Amino acid sequence: MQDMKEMKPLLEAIMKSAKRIKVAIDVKDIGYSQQENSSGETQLQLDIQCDMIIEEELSHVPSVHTLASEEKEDAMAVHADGKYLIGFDPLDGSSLVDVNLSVGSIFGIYTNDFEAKSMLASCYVVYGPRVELVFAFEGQVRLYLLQGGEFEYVKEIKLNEKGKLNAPGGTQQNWEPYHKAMVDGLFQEGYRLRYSGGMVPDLHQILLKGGGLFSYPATSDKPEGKLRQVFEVFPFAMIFEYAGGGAIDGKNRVLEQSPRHVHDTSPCFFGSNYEINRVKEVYANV
Ligand code: P6P
Repeated sequence: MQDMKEMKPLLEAIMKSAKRIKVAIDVKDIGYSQQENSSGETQLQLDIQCDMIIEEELSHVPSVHTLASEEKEDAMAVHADGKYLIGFDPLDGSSLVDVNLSVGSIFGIYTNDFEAKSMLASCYVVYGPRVELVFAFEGQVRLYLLQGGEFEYVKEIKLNEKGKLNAPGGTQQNWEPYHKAMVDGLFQEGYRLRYSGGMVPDLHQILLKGGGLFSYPATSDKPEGKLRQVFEVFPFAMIFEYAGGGAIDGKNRVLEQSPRHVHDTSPCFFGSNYEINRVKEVYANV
């Protein structure tokens, strides 16, 4: 349990960041800045502000050695004798704020390096009608709800063996035919379409509604997928595996990957076991 005591200051700093980010989101000016992130996307003022909030709060934690943000090209050294490297996406799906859809912050907590096998814990916050936080550590996925200014523990999250929701990402005209046939096949089995374009709320819904499949495959325009391994894919992969489901790149567990660069992406499928096995069957011979 020593590690949980060590995790506590980190979790508290993430919770404090989340409360400040919620306030920042409720602002009028959500215009674009003159800056671009490492993926060449023009940053919203809000992206920069949320990145600063998290950097400020996590820098105060003595156990933080390095911070790597999706919004910044290079990682930042913090405390030389710190133990943890934090990879984070400060406000994923931020372009959805101006149409009042849910967005989120995602965190991976690593030791030694940003390889999937070095990730010790992961966390996300979803900013919607309510603010909720999910923390995965030591095989458990714990849900918290922001109430009266504090995050209260709600329950442990577990996935059913088979779900009902289908969240197909990526531009359909750029899907491989076998991927399109798989997605359509699930709809023909009665799965319901649940896709907002925000990774955090889309995956949160599958986790809390018992399961299903979220897919962001390799496409003709994005052959390595779109979602970032260190900041997005690995954190959610730990959460889905600990919740009793799976997370693969089509064939293998994404938690076996070693990114060449901190901003690398990967095709990714997150879901209940039934749906993950369906993906493996379809992708086995491609
Ligand atoms: P598409 C948001 O920009 C994001 O990075 C994820 O939050 C989301 O899952 C994905 O992109 C949506 O991408 O190509 O389906 O619009």
